[in-house]
Amino acid sequence: MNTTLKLCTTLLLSCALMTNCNNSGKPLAEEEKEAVEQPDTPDKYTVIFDTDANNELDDQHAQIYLLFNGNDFVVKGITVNATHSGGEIANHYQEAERILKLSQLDGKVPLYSGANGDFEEIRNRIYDDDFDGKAAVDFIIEEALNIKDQKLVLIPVGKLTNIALALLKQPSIAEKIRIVWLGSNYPKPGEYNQDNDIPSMNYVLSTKAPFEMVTVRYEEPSGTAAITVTQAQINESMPGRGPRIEDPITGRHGGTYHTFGDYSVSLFEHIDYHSEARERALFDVAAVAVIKNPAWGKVREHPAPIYEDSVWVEQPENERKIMIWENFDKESIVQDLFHALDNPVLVTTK
Ligand SMILES: [Ca+2]
Repeated sequence: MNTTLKLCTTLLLSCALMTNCNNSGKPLAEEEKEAVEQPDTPDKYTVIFDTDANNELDDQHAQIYLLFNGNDFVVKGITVNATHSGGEIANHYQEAERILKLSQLDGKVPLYSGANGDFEEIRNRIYDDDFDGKAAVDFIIEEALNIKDQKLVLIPVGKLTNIALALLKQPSIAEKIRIVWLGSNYPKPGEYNQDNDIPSMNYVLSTKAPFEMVTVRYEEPSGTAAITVTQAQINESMPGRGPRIEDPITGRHGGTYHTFGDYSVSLFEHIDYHSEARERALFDVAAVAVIKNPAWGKVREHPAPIYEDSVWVEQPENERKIMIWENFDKESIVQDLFHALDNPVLVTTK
């Protein structure tokens, strides 16, 4: 469909530029404008996934979902960031590496260590020979500068530190990237990813880089917090699911696992539940899903607000716009995750 859309765009443009080719009867200038406004939908989205992999259990499901959607994504690499519940950066790196092994892409899709600390701690050191998060930050910059014919889609699903540092160090990447961030309870305050590094989020909001917030909204039906699965559902459907690897991984809670499905059961076994239903949200999966199929959420444009003194402050006159995602199609997203595990198409880096 993407190819068809592109072709139509090209044809319309060519048509509009020729005389005697105005089938609609509209002035040529108007027809040309319509053609130019067709959305930018490449055949495959070229992405970097930036994850605090060791935090809960949704990052791992989002990572495997991305890596098994090779018809829709080219994955240049995975970068990690450290949020406080998941320990130091090495723990996040190791967890992302486990998922790479389970997807049979270890050593094929590069993995880079990102910021352990936060934006304000690191920002004055970004031109040093070495600094906290350098490997990830420089990788993001390099890939953004190299991309041609489409935007590099950054999918941060933890704090925004690596992305903000990359934009600070090389501001020209703003026009080369599209950021789809899983975070915030907007318009309400709070939220884990956001609160792990608020200045990094405000910095991204202050730039011109296209920025989309895939909202979390704890305990509300309109956010990704509503995309839940129960432990019973996982125990019933996940065992043995996904390709079987020869050399098993050792899980973060111990035990050895040959398939992602078996590891998923372990992750759900070792997580805290806050309700009798024993359910957890797959938040981060949604950030990948709405890029693949925008119909699985509702998106709207909004003048960029700023977050000050623990509240969102609206700036209705702000010319800088952001996109806000909400009201997700939970059933389709969860179904597509299972579909990817059963029908994996491994991503490539080119
Ligand atoms: Ca996360």
